[in-house]
Amino acid sequence: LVYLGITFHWIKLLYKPPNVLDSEGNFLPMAPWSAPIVREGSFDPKLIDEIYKKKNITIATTVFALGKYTQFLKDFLESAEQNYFVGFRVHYYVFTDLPEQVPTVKLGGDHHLTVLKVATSNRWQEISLRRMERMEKLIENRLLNEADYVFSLDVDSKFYGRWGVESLGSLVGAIHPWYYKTHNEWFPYERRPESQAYIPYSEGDYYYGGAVIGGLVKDVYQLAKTCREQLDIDAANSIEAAWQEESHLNKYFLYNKPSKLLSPEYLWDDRKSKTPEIKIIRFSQVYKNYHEIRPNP
Ligand code: UD2
Repeated sequence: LVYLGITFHWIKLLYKPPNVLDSEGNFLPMAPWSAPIVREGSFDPKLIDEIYKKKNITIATTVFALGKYTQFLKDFLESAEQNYFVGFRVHYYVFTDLPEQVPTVKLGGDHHLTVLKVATSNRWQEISLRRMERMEKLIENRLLNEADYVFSLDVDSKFYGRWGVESLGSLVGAIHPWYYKTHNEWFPYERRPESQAYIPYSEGDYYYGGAVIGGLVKDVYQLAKTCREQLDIDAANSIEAAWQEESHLNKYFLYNKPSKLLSPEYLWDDRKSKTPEIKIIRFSQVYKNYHEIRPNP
């Protein structure tokens, strides 16, 4: 059933919300729009590396480390160098207000790092919110010429296993580790119609984590630009979505479906014990004491 009750330019479709797991508790191979859900066993690492080696691609990776979050950079970068697109061209763009605190990490062949200085913020929400705007500008000014794909990753995280070319697609989202068994009515989407991130209880596919956004540079540009515009409208109306840019990302992905989904292997949380359906943890949020590290908790 398609109906044209539209808010802004989104067209709504009503359908049964997808499951993440099958009846035996294994990850389903695809989203109902035929987008693969990447997980252990869904690709042959050697084969897929060979295929992508011929393409001579560059993967830009943006990381934000403002204030006390610079302490996460060392582990993030060192573990990335062991696991993240090993053997492929990677360019990290580290946004920070404290460039002198960016650690020197030995980078593998054809891995590069650029530090970009930004102004200090004293609200953590502001830092998180401005990531979309900063990504939009970086893509406009540099990445359209410098890279093929881009990922934006949370810095308070660590790689524990391979993250490679199997994750590439035109628009890529990661299923949040805390909500893949939750019915969409209980997702922590923004539920106030006054916000541009609003999603009614009757809608929603998956709950995507804001810690991982990826895709072709031009597709991520559209995402970042749209979310930034929606964030600006909310700001003008003095409303902040429940989970800041993560709420706007979920709205975007609902109406612009990702072409590839990453299973929670690619976005785990160190506080969460491994579950049987997770065969390998590849990237995980590290434990942090919010009160100690956020500028204004
Ligand atoms: C959740 C999301 C995160 C983001 C946030 C928005 C997941 C697993 N986590 O994480 O992606 O959507 O909610 O509210 O999806 N940062 C700094 N300095 C600061 C504060 C934040 O650099 O003082 C940057 C840093 O890159 C960090 C990111 O902003 O990784 C997200 O902030 P967070 O990790 O505090 O948010 P969190 O863990 O609640």
